[in-house]
Amino acid sequence: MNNSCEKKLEAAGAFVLKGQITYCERYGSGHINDTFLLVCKEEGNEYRYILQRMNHEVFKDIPGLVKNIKGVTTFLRSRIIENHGDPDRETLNLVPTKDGQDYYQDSLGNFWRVYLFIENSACYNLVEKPEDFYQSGKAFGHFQCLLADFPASELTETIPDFHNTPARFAVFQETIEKDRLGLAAGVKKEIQFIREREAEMGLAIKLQKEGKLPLRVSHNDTKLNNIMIDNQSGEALCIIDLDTIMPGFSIFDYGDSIRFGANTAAEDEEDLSKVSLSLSLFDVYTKGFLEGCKGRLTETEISMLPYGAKMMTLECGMRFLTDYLQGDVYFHISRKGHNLDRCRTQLALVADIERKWADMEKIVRQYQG
Ligand code: ADP
Ligand code: GN1
Ligand code: MG
Repeated sequence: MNNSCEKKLEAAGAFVLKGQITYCERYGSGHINDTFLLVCKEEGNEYRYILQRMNHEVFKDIPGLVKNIKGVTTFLRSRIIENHGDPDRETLNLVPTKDGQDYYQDSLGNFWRVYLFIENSACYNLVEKPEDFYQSGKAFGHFQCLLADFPASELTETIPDFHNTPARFAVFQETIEKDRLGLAAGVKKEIQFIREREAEMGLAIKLQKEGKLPLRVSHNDTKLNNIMIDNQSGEALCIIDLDTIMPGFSIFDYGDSIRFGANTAAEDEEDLSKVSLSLSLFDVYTKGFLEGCKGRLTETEISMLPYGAKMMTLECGMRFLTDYLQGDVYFHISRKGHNLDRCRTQLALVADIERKWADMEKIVRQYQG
């Protein structure tokens, strides 16, 4: 554990928790924040929470980020109550500090938050049942639809240019030119693969500037392990990891889910022969997402869904490679070369997406109605 987490107990103690803290250990497999499961006990009852050190290297404006989350979760909470749902499980709930704030800054300057733990649910790193993936498509589509009424002007842009692929490409090029760690010569094939696709990277932003592709309040990080599935019903229960909610493209929310969930291999699989785009998973997710969006997407958005999937996969591969070349300063890693392995799975998936392009378009057309 890096020492920025040494204050986890000081941090936990700053929040209004039920009972005494009895357990506080690393949890989950997110790449950005430091996440802990916090267990408290009182009179034989157990209360669980998620404690997180927010990554302030990645998110430069933590007060703005927490304000976004507070605004969005308060908005979702009232919609859930109107629909007679369970507001403690169907949205994230920030737990306040003892002085009524939504986050705590420790004596080393790290920022912490606590959420209610979403009980009796799980999130997955690989699709186990196609039905789960269909459900998550429906939930992410519905989430977009709900957020359509959220005032976008109230949102802070937590990471500027987050899915601006040409801007990401510029950073990638600069990193290769500097090649501070002398690693570029070992990844020529990967660099070339990405460079050959530069011309495709600017399409979404170009269409947006021409008024042909709408900016929407979107999640921007829609991978399968950012959605909790209810253990009993098997339905998507709650969308988590709201750090990147800001104006973005619906096709990228859709595309990032495909990138992660319709891959037949894990994001960090070393055996590339296992990587491919499952057309049947692509099909169920597309069906779920379009149902969840309830007719709100424009014709252009729908026809660009395959492009969204390809671009999110290419961009993510490029981001992993950039981080590998920069010395793994952004994504958490747990082995040497982890980011390079991740880059390679993404590029192998892009190649398979290109092979299956006509089939993907056919599936999307079938749901276009
Ligand atoms: P990161 O930005 O690092 O991905 P996340 O907010 O996605 O951080 O949290 C990491 C993991 O912690 C999730 O994938 C999930 O397993 C778990 N998690 C996060 N929030 C909750 C919650 N409220 N209840 C239960 N599990 C949670
Ligand atoms: C990060 O936070 P997490 O692990 O859900 C990253 C995403 C990448 C993803 C790749 C804020 O997501 O953009 O697509 O890793 N989040 C941020 O797995 O950069
Ligand atoms: Mg996450």
